[in-house]
Amino acid sequence: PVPAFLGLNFDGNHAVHPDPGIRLSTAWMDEGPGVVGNRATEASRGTNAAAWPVERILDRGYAVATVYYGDLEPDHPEGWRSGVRARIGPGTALRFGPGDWGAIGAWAWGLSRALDVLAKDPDGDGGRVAVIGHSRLGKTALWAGASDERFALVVSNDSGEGGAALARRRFGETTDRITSAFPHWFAPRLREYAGREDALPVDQHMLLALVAPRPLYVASATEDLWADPRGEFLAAKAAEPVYRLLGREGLGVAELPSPDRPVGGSIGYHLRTGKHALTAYDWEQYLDFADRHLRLEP
Ligand code: GTR
Repeated sequence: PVPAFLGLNFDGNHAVHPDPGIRLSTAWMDEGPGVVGNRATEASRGTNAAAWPVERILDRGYAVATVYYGDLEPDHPEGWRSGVRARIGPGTALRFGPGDWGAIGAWAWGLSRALDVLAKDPDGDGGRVAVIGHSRLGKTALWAGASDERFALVVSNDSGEGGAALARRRFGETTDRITSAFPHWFAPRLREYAGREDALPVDQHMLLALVAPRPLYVASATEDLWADPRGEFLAAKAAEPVYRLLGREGLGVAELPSPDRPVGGSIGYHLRTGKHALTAYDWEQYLDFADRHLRLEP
């Protein structure tokens, strides 16, 4: 049985790899390469393959599992009506209360259901599944990893505001910007903190700390200032006391490292040169980190 990386994808499973055996998604999706009238066409096969170096991951001895996030809930403010939130709760009610879950919660719930399936696969090792995500799906991976302790390792790639970045810094994307552009992502109550981040009872280092003592990797990119690389690093740093409390080293460095110099112990971090993306370089770091933590630890 092999360890696995599990993550949601943005553009349908067929966009992750050009293999014609992958079923073309029939679900709603955002306009993009090969998507016409919010539906995938054959031309969209493999369009997201750069973010999913499948052969390389398999060569390194890991399985890859992925699910189209729009199959759980289409990513727009009315998407919940045809997604899992309408089925599970608050049922057919027309509005969500301040503390109800948002789309990120629904997507994270889907990652747990995918893990249920992986855990039953005789070729896999349900005890060694890493959850990974990029950007809004990095926020989702963090929430999945925090709320479901079966995930053995958690990877946040450029997750930014609402993910690994500290909200109180108000650098790049802010609570105001994210809750007005994407009101459906979070519990409605978050909007009450727009411009009042200092009043938040929590910040994102506490989300990261919920992963402890399990290994956690946070990654940023130099040109991705919208996601606040320094705020992501500082949140990882501020999660360290909980790792220490639980007998783990945590990040192990005091300062933001230079670009392309991965650091860390049970919390990994790197600042990749370049833009907001999940790249082959990022995957190499995650595979090395997984080798250290999923293969050698007792
Ligand atoms: C942006 C959003 C970010 C991030 C990103 C993405 O528009 O402001 O928080 O989630 O989308 O998911 O690519």
